[in-house]
Amino acid sequence: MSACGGAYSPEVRRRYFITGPQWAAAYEGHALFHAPTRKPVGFEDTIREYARIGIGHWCTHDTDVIPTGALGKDGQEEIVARIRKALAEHGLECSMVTTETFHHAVWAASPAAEAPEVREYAAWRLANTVKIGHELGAKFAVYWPGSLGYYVQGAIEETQTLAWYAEGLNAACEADLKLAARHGRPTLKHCMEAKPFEPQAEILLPTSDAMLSFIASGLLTHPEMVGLNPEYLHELMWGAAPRAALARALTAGKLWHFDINDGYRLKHDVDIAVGLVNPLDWLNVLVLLRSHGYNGPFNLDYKPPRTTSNHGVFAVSFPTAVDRFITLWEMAGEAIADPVIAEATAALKAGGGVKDTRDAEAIVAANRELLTLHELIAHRMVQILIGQHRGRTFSV
Ligand code: 3MF
Ligand code: MG
Ligand code: MG
Repeated sequence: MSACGGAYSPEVRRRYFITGPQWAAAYEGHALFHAPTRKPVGFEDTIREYARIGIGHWCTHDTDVIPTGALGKDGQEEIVARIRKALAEHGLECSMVTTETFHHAVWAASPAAEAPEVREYAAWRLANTVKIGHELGAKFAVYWPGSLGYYVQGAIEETQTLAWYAEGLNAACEADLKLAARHGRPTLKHCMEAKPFEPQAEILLPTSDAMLSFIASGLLTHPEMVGLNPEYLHELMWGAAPRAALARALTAGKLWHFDINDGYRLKHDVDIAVGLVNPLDWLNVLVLLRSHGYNGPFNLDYKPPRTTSNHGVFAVSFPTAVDRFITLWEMAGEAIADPVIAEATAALKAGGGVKDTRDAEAIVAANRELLTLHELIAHRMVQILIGQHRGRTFSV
């Protein structure tokens, strides 16, 4: 790590709204075809290590920290008190809480299953998470619906399932309004997270765009309380341009929270750390977010690879992920301030100055040379990414 250089200090890292999930640090390397390669990591260790690295915010699923059977019981209070103590001791804040609605057998038919007792249980679990959020000082709640979908066609009726899913979110928002008033705090920002496949074969809300239309569908009693938590790789997985998906969320005023990671198009959810696969696309994404004043969390929702040790998770994986993010964010600032890009963009926006706007041939002729600037801008972005604009020689 010290041979690599280029690391930021914990103090500098803490200036960014970077959040570290409990589940990311605690991921043991297991999957359908994989046995674990690492030992479990509890929240006290995660919080201490995030603090040491300079990750100033922590987030969690309810069941990352509280066993399912202890939820809503005395065990929950004790654990929440221990979390508060650990956060205070290390100067960390809890940014976000989320309900696990995908792992436990109770969610086999999704949190919006036909059986009313499942849906009542789901509504209680979501409200309980909101309660934990207020107790820990969180500002956001995230909802990845997980198994909201099906394996075999015709088994469920989609419009009914979506209406039932909305009832769960409505219950969470209602509970939040009461809890916020009781705690004298603002309500949480409720953020939906889409993923196009996994863990079901077919997903009812597969993209951030699908979720935007769900938020605006009339099924939600408090659509103003509900926004999005897009995940970079989840958009890439269905073949989207993540930056365009984020732009649509920004346009709708719903880009509130952002899961940052990396991976490959049209493949499964590999959750590689930010910038290791698509650094140029990441730079462009951050130019969009910086230029629009996005000030929500950047949540490190990735999985340290199975080949990384328990020690490596905190010694290499998290600090390098944070440092790549910060570098890309700073480069995005550089790209926004870059005089070449600014001049090229201004020239494109000025257009060719054709007076007769019904003359297609004249418009083409007047813009032909200008449009070459698209390629120049792309070159400039790559130059900034690889430091080429500052000059580089190796073997001349
Ligand atoms: C799954 C995910 C989830 C969500 C989390 C937030 C385990 O692919 O991305 O992480 O981000 O459930 O609620
Ligand atoms: Mg993912
Ligand atoms: Mg995620």
